[in-house]
Amino acid sequence: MVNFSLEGKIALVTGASYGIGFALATAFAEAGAKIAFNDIKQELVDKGIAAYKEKGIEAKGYVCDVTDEDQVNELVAKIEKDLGTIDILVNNAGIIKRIPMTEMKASEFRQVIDVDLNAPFIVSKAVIPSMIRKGGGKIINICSMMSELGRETVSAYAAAKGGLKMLTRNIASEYGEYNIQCNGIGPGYIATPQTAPLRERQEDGSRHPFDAFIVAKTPAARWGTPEDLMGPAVFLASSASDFVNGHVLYVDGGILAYIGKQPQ
Ligand code: NAP
Ligand code: GCO
Repeated sequence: MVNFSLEGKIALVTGASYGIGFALATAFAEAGAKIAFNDIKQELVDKGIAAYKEKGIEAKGYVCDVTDEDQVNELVAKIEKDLGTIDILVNNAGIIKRIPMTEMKASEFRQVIDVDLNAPFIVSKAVIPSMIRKGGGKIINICSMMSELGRETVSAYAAAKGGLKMLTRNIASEYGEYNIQCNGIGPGYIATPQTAPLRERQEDGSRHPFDAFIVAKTPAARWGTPEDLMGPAVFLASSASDFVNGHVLYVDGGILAYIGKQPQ
């Protein structure tokens, strides 16, 4: 029988006080997993714990900046003490800076690469040894449409997410023999705080042009929601995907397959 259950598993979802990470952790809890998450600020960790509790989920929240290797190693040690060895890691924490490349400071470029690419390396490196000792594990990297496509103002983000696709493939290649599966989820355009600036109403009350653009580019003719990602994440976190490795599962309503609706 195909097994989508996560009973008895321990999942760490980074940056999961809200947004996509919160939805994925909720899905894992509903499938039976124990949840650990982190955020940079205690205030947000506390808000996250309360939000999980409202859903009947006893999540463990920790303050940790995923770009800081010492903090990450301390986080993993605390989770192992509080809950046990991490079976499922979702590298979800991420930022974006929408700045034309020629106007972007090198420090701003580096900051995006640090959170969106270096941090998944740091956190994965911290959990893999225990996964090997335990006999296997699941790593899910939250990639993006920008792992495949570029657009104006997101040079750092696209470079990071493209690199994250290849880091996903390399972890799969290097640790597959230890029964570790590393895959990516490539969300389309999802309605979260990160994309709120692309959807906000214009001063005259009209729709943001990017909002209309994305809906025209999406066969599903809508923005995605964090809930759209829950099923694919449980699949990749469960034993149902034990022979899926190095794959990026695009959950994008069909954007990558579609040239876009002809302007009326
Ligand atoms: P979001 O609403 O901005 O949430 C991002 C989360 O990451 C926040 O909890 C944030 O915490 C946390 N974070 C940022 N930097 C961190 C750091 N250094 N250490 C620890 N936590 C950190 O973003 P989202 O839309 O949920 O996106 C989540 C992931 O999906 C990101 O990797 C994003 O690139 C990716 N993604 C999003 C979309 C989309 O359309 N929304 C599509 C494709 C991929 P703070 O609030 O404290 O900063
Ligand atoms: C943007 C958006 C996208 C989404 C997502 C798409 O400015 O183009 O923020 O990058 O966040 O990554 O998959």
